[in-house]
Amino acid sequence: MRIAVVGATGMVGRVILQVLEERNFPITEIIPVASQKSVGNTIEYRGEKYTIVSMQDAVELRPDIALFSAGGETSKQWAPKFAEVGTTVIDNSSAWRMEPNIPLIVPEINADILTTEDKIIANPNCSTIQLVMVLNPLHKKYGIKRVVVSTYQSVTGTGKDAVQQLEGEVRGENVAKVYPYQIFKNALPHCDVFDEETGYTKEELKLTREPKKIMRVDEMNITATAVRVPVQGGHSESVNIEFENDFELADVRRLLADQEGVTLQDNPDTNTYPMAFYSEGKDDVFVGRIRRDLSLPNALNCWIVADNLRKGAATNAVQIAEYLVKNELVK
Ligand code: 11C
Repeated sequence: MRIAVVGATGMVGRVILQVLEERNFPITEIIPVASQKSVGNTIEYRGEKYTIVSMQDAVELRPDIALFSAGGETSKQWAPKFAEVGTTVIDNSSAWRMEPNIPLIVPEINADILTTEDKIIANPNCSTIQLVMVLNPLHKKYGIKRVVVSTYQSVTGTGKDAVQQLEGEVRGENVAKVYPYQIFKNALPHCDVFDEETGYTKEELKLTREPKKIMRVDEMNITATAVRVPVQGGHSESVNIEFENDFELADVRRLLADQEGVTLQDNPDTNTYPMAFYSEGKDDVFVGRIRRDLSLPNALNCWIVADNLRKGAATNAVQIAEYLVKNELVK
């Protein structure tokens, strides 16, 4: 496979290159693509240097797959151009996710809908991916009525400048602010921009809309509050789930432990529960603190953590690419 990585110098782009290498993705040529200011620079892949090319040059090279992580505007403009020359685009931005004819894929859940006709495939939002990895097996068994999710999101979700803001503030420096406020020693109930009509942030709206599309359910109600915290390892989520049917906690734990891509960490006796710090660099979604909601029948609370740059972005995108290759869905 000839693979273009669009946004190769960004936080997610770098992790994509790492994940491709770690998973031994069958690559004959890597084509790193970045903005004009990086063109001509090199990146390293498997110990070899590759020159960064422009978007137009990359289209002309007609890669088999282009893994995009360069923001919504770039994706809107360039993904169709790659698709036109026969490249399959796997896009990390929010540009295409809710388009009815664009598949929004978490491989463990709905890769079966992919066909050779899909030339633009959307990768869901990071906080959505870790949520649906837990919701989906539970929904299949017990039927989910309603989900209330509150997130505690890593600054890596915003990008390099946000990491620099936090690290600068920790050192007591007067740094450029990406967020409207200091993030060190703080928690901002504000991820992405506010939607004027609803008062929710775009991150919160993604969390309420994307799971239904991925899980192919209309009737599930989801409400969300997304909070940015001074953390770098991954996103955490406090999740309350109300089911149609009753459950045994032991069965819920077994179901999640058996789910591919999910690791159960749930033992209060040994202080075992998922934590962002320890999820960093790992591909799985971690779930724990599973307990009955004592205020509501057929409901539970849990705590879900994942490295937002891995399963929340790069790993999920590479897994989609692996599925395409394995099922001969790319040219
Ligand atoms: C965050 N979830 O942590 C965002 C980052 O729609 O892909 C990814 C935004 C997106 O702020």
